[in-house]
Amino acid sequence: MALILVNKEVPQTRGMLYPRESETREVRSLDGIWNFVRSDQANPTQGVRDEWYTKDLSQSRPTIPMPVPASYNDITTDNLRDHVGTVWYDRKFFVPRSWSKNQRIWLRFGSVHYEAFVWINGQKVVKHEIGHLPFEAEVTDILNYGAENRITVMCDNALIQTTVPQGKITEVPNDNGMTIIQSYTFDFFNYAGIHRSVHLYTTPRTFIEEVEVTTALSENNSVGEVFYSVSVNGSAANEAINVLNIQANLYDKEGAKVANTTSDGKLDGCLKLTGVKPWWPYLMHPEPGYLYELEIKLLAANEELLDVYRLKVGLRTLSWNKSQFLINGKPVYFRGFGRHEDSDIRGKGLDNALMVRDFNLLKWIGANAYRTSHYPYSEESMQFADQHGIMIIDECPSVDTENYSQELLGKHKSSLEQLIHRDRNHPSVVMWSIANEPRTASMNADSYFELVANFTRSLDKTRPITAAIAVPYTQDKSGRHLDIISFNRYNAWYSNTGRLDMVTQNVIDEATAWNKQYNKPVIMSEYGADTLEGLHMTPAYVWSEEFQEEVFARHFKAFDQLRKKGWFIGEFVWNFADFKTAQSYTRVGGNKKGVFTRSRQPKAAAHLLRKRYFALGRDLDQCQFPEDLFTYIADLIS
Ligand code: BDP
Repeated sequence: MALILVNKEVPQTRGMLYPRESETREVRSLDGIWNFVRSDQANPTQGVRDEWYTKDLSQSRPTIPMPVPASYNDITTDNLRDHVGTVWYDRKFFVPRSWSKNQRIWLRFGSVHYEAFVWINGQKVVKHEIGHLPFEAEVTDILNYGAENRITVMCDNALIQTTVPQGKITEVPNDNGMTIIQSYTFDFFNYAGIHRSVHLYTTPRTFIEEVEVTTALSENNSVGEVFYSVSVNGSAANEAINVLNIQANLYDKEGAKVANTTSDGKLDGCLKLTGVKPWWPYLMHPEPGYLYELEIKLLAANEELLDVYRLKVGLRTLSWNKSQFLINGKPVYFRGFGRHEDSDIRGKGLDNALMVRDFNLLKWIGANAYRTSHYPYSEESMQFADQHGIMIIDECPSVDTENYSQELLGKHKSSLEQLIHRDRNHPSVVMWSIANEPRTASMNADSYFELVANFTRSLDKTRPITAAIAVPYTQDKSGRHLDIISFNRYNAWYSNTGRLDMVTQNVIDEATAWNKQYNKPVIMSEYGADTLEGLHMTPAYVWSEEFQEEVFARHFKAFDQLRKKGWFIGEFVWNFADFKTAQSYTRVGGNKKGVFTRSRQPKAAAHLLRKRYFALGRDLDQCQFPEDLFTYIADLIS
């Protein structure tokens, strides 16, 4: 039966600027070891009924230590890994006396998966649903100043048909009675917990609540404009907004001021500069990822400085048409990866060492892009991508979307609203991905994705929209709502397993069919083969390192023929690194399609891919080859 979907409003995110210190703001981390309790699976709301948040958790239940940020699943030696439902965290912290004076205090979570309920000193402060996205609340009136405070968090990992992503909870008999089981169709482990940093930060009473930045380039990219729009929160803002002024200053990398303006009672404006250094992707320019610093000062009518917030800004333009995607007027060919935030022990928890290692590997291999498959990645990694010139296809957490409903649509739209609000100022973000492998053959997918795509466009017209589609092009009902078609396909793996002679032509035919059907640029957003590092077999055989290399090489051949057609704009290997999944007989310790192992060491195919990515960089953008790209073999004289 056809579903009638209505385009209802979703809540609008406010504030949520990344916490940064300045002369008017202080930031304090609450990361560390917290106390942890798991609820009884059969009684997930007991802690709420018994008000565990009114005293230390240890007074209600025995606690265990739990690191924050981290997923809780792989920390202990018992079966916490497969726990379904609620868990509790708490810790104590001091708030200095000095914070009580004439300022406001905010509590901010980088992400808690999947749903979070937060109390401070026994008072409820915020509730948030959907993992991988930040949320915050003002706690000025709840804190004890110059004294100790307690923060309590209840986190629920349950996924049902109206969460994003979707899952199913069932009760099944086991050897001792009944047990609750979480299942899901997506192919990565449903890690949960306080995944990213927890911050307390201060703002003045009247403060800069939001900054939105867009940029333009003209005169052959030498003249730039930075448009900023600020929202102010606070009593002065409400009473007499026209007495506030914004002073905006732009500094280059060396710290020299290159532009400034003072708005006259307005909260938006434009900074103009000449001799611009545009933001370019890695290997497309000798100085990629060039960032300016934008300093926003909020001034009262008497010139008194109320608040200062600084953020990095990259000047670049994006444009797209029926066959190309261009950055600063130059056509882009994407060469990159689908990835996961995933590692041993900490699961999806933020880890700076891992993040820096991953960026070193991305640059080593010559990639210029990745997709944040299949959810928003950490804000810290988005800042890193800006700095290093890595282009991001920014994906919301909708994966394997099916059983369309009005409630699901609302949550899906909300996940995009929160994502775009969070990431709109990043020059690295060049495209929004509104879903991975949605079940778009169904009748209801057409109107559902029309609403999701139109909503996304209404929030940001400066970036194109894609989705990674896996249904056959003959059945798809979403492509006409997208700007760029991305498709995932596993030739010689899930289809025609082992048949290396059935890859190249199939890839060419399918990409061509997608292009013909929608007359839009096409990306192959996933291809690959599970590979056990150290397994060697010749002739190539599934799971061996030789097989992964061969699968890649057959795809490269197809991509090179497709590139000549003009509308094929990118290749993304699945996956950057091996990652954990739910248990299944098709997964040996997880998904092994990584080019790198889970501990971030290269498989043989990494070296092959590196040669290709740099060869493409040289062919298309005249980049330099690294000195160690080719191993010395012989000095051939004739
Ligand atoms: C694709 C999914 C991805 C999986 C991959 C695989 O988009 O999440 O991990 O297949 O099976 O369908 O390796």
